[in-house]
Amino acid sequence: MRALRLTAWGEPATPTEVERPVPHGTEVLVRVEAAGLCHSDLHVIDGAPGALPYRLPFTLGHEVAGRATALGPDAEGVTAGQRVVVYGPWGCGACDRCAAGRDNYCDRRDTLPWHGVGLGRDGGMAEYLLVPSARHLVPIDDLPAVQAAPLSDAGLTSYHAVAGLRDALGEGSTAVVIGVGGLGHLAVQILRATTASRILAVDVREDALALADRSGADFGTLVRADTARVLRTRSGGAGADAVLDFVGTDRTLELAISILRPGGVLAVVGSGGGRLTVAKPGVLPPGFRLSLPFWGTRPELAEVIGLARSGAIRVETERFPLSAAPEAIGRLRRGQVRGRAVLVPD
Ligand code: FEH
Ligand code: ZN
Ligand code: ZN
Repeated sequence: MRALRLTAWGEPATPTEVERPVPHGTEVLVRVEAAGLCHSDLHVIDGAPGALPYRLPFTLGHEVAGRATALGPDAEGVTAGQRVVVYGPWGCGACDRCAAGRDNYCDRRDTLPWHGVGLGRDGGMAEYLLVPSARHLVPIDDLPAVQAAPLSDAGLTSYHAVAGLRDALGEGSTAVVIGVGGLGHLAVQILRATTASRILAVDVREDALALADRSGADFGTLVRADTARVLRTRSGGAGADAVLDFVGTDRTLELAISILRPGGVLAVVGSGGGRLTVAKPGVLPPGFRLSLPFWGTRPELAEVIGLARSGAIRVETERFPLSAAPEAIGRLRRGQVRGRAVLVPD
């Protein structure tokens, strides 16, 4: 079968012929229908030797949906023929966190030579994917695979970030989303579908504000000198109850702090390398809370799939045949992909 393999650090991922895997024990073979391309894939491909704990070679692809086609003799919880999305952050499988479907916070994460499917383990940019256990699968029924695949990372990460702020987002509250890209536009939709908050969006691109508007934001603004004042006014005067920062640079963190009201909560999702200084007294609002969410849990992925099946959330996608993966990667690098790039085996 064809697979997009990472064979050497610093070299492009290459389409390669490999053996189709055969499931043993609890393993499940999934025929891939769609695999999303994420910015993290670029960081993995560009990784300096030793920067990531992964062993080479492996197949890329951590946003995967398809059909379970063959089961190992001990596989439980899935039937052959069932359509599924893959829960991507694979942990050790033995700790309390993994047992609860919270592999994203596996207690042994720092000791594993992988972060999940397609991240140090063979992933879904291939015709077939071998999944170690059905505990990594969530049924999608008739949801299109090009929707389901990106929901397993872009959707789940946004959902998990919002879930961590939910107690701050009751009636009359204000949420601010900074950065309305692949994750941010889903965060706006998830806030709209699952909270009563007023939703304000900020970006540096006009087309991102149009996407925020289509996604259900109440108001969107470009970053300007008076953005903090504008957002504060739009919140009703007091400031934001919660800010979700999908960029995470010094500039966006500073904006977030300047618009949070006392007792407000900040979720930093973007890995933009910005820094916040904690000092008391200092500039952080009294009662300030900070969250650094990573990916999401398996039960949350089932909730995300439920929202998509009900029509409450929808990912903007651009399809590429798997054979055009190098072109899709180039387009993503140049910022030329609209929404999420999704590879479909051809
Ligand atoms: C995966 C592994 C490491 C960093 C970031 C990621 C994300 O793409 C998953 O949300
Ligand atoms: Zn990702
Ligand atoms: Zn674990």
